[in-house]
Amino acid sequence: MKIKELHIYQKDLPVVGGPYTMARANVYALDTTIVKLVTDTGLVGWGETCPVGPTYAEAHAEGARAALSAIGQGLIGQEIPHALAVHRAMNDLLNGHNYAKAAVDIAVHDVLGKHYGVSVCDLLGGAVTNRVPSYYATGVGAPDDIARLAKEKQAEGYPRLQIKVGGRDVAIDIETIRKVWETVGPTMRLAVDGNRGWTTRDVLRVSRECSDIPFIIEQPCNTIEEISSIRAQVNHAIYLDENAVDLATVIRASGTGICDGFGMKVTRIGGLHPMSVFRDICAARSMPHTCDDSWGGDFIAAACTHIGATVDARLCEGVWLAAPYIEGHYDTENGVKIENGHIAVPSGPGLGVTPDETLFGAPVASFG
Ligand code: 0XW
Ligand code: MG
Repeated sequence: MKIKELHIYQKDLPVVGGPYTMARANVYALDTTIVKLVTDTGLVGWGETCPVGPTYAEAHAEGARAALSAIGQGLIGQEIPHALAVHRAMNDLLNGHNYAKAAVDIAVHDVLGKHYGVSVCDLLGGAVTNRVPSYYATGVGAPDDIARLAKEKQAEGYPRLQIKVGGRDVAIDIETIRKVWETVGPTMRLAVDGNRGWTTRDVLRVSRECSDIPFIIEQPCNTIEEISSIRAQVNHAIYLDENAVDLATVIRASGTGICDGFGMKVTRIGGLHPMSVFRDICAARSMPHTCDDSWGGDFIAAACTHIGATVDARLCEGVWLAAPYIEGHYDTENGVKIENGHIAVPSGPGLGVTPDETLFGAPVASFG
């Protein structure tokens, strides 16, 4: 089976009740890039990549489309025996740009699942559950508002809450964490995500002043060096997110004890194939992690859910979806949804998403 056609689409995903606020980003609408692969056997596979604005990660929407346009023609005629062969082909055409290649990787998994008549989670090693836990991520907000939201999400059945902090007086972050803890107590697992917005001084203060509250600290500072420098003085477990840019960094971080776990994005690491390698590295060191993406519609949601379903439950910190923050679904019948804080694994074959193609308009580029 070979790649016969590759089409690239652009779509805006407005944030419901936006903006979505993080330490270094305020986003009102996300610019997503969708890839459609057609094989010489007549199968169609879908993939997607959607950076959450230009300042969250070293990725931006137009960059994704430029990178995909650069490799599009070179992929025509490529055999698809396994996703690895396609990754090797992409690497021969373009160095880096994992987040763009991820859209092709996801589409390849969709096609392979359809070819073999199995679900993507089966291709990735097999699901250990048919219902994965999700978590809710707040924006950066006023302490009382975030505590109210925490209560609401607890009532909806979310087992975990990620509190966004950073980009303001750290005393307000501390008040927010404490109010959430006083409101939901130990009924939800808590993560506090600085999105690179805290200084090492801020982290030390938060960890000291909140030493009685159990939470993990996610990506507090901008660099691995900053995090390493205070690691031994911090009371709380630390997870890397934005800094975990590739498998080499994951090996370094887990091998040298820089962190205790990861908030991981499928597209940042290059797609589902490298994500499954990441999962196995984490399993080898008993490191918990999420299976997320920065943003995206049903293709990203399905990809995150399929890989999340294959993670040992003891290590699965949850699958985050943008679905609660965006309007509508690509698959109007079987869009990927969060119910009672959990996500049903889409039934196959492939990703299990059948989109209404008219939602994507005409492709911005086509090859083949
Ligand atoms: C909560 N997320 C998974 C979604 C936003 O894009 C940011 C991200 C994170 O954990 O940093
Ligand atoms: Mg994060």
